[in-house]
Amino acid sequence: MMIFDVLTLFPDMLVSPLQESILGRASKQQLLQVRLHNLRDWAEGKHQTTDDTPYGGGDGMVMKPEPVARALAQLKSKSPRAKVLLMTPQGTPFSHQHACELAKEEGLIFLCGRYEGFDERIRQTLIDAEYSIGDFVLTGGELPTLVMIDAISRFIPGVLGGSDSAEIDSFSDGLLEYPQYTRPAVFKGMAVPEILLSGDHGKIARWRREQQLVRTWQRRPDLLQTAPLSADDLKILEQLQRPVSGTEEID
Ligand code: 4FV
Repeated sequence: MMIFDVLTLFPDMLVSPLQESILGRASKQQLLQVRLHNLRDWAEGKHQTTDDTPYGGGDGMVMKPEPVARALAQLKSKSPRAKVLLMTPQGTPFSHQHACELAKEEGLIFLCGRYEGFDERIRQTLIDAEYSIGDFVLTGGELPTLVMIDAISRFIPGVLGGSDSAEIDSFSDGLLEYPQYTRPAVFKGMAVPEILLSGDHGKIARWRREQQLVRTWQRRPDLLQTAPLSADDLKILEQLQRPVSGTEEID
């Protein structure tokens, strides 16, 4: 069972998202467990101080190293092989691939920052990896932690139930997803593409692959640099690049 330990000053922020829907069911089915820990429990003094002013001056507060070091020592004593992860805008951009890899770990310990972040000596000595969920600044590491726990949990066998598996969704083949449709066949005058009603699964699969390529080419051409593409895919992409004279379909 995958164990997620979360070290945070605001454990209550994470409670309900982890109790609902797929993650909630997976916890009940003992496919994963999330243990929330309040960093303040390892802080000293009557005020249990966890932050202090930055050396060299400047705004904001920095999280003190000692409470974090004590907390991680205790958590690692229970999960010696767990990886310690820090969420920070300076981290490696978190991706589908990372989620897939991290799901193979026995345990993960998430360190949630607040204020201006942690004393640098924490990063240098106690962190196995740093991840960013995007080039923007949040008020804390709790939401990035929830994002990562959600993405990673989808790779844990049984979490997504039945046929639905993380291996067949966006980015699993390096491309964006194809458009999805469901009843009604016509909505506000917009009809579902005929081919999807044809029952010809070969044609449908080809159409869906074309849609993935078109959508990726239009929205995330950077992904085409790394996605494994077949000769067929390349032919389709080459047609996309060719300036269209009339309204010809992709043949
Ligand atoms: C963040 C991000 C992020 C920075 C200071 C928490 C905040 C505070 N984490 N991806 N973007 N963290 O903005 O992961 O400690």
